Amino acid sequence: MAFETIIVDIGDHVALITLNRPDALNALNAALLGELAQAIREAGENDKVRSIVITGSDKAFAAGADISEMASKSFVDMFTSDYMGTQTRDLLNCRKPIIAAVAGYALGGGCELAMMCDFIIAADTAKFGQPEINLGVVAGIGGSQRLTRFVGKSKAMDMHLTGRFMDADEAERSGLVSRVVPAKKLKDEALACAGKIAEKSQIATMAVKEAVNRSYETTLSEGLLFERRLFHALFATEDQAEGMAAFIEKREAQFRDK
Ligand code: CO8
Repeated sequence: MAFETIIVDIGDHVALITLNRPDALNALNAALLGELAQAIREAGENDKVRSIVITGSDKAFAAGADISEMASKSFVDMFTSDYMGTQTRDLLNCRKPIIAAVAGYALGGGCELAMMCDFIIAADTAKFGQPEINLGVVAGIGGSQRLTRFVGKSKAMDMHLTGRFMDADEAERSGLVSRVVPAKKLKDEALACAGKIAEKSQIATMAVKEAVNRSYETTLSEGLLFERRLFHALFATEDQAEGMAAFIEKREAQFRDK
């Protein structure tokens, strides 16, 4: 199906999803989030796709939820439609690794969308922020919870209460992004990184996602047990035997997702 607010390119094992509402700095409206959710679902079901990159334009990953769309809504509209609830759940349910490649503004829902991905690669032009306070509201798709886990309470409070932006250097220093690259190289670096991940055993990459994400939801001892059992379970796979044999034989592993 042709999308109107995103562009999807399925390359060699990597799906590149580009947010495409340039006139509104990729503001997230219901149409865009609906299409994004559908594209993620389709990428999840497509055997050819092994990892996903979500990106925006040079100027904006996404400047937040669409303020024009939200401005006239009532509590009843938001609550009964569970505004943005279904779409964000689809993104979080994806079991394949998702990288956010962020240049320019990632504000409000844009910052939250980036944080919903598995990790963020930032261009040196990236600016992150949760400026909802300036609109008389708070973050709505995870900003208060995820930013706090990424950067700690003090910085998260600062960002949410003042609405100030964080540049790429500060974001890397604070643990919000995994790496910063020159803006011109952002797409290539993100695709190369997604390509590297695509070479791994998909069983193992899915297990990594489950293990790391579990650390947000449980105690340390339960998380350690969960991780150890996953580690044990992977010894039932051919990919474990292949990966270890390849190391010993000093050759590249040929994973078959079995
Ligand atoms: N929504 C709608 N339109 C937007 C948005 C947005 N979030 N951001 C920018 N635009 C539009 C502008 O209105 C403008 O349109 P037009 O040309 O028709 O006037 C166009 O994009 C370009 O924007 P600017 O002229 O403002 O560009 P500047 O370079 O001067 O400024 C900024 C760039 C600083 C990014 C500025 O546009 C800005 O402050 N944008 C708003 C940022 C913001 O407040 N984001 C938070 C929104 S609220 C939110 O995200 C809540 C998330 C939770 C929702 C989930 C619900 C459950």
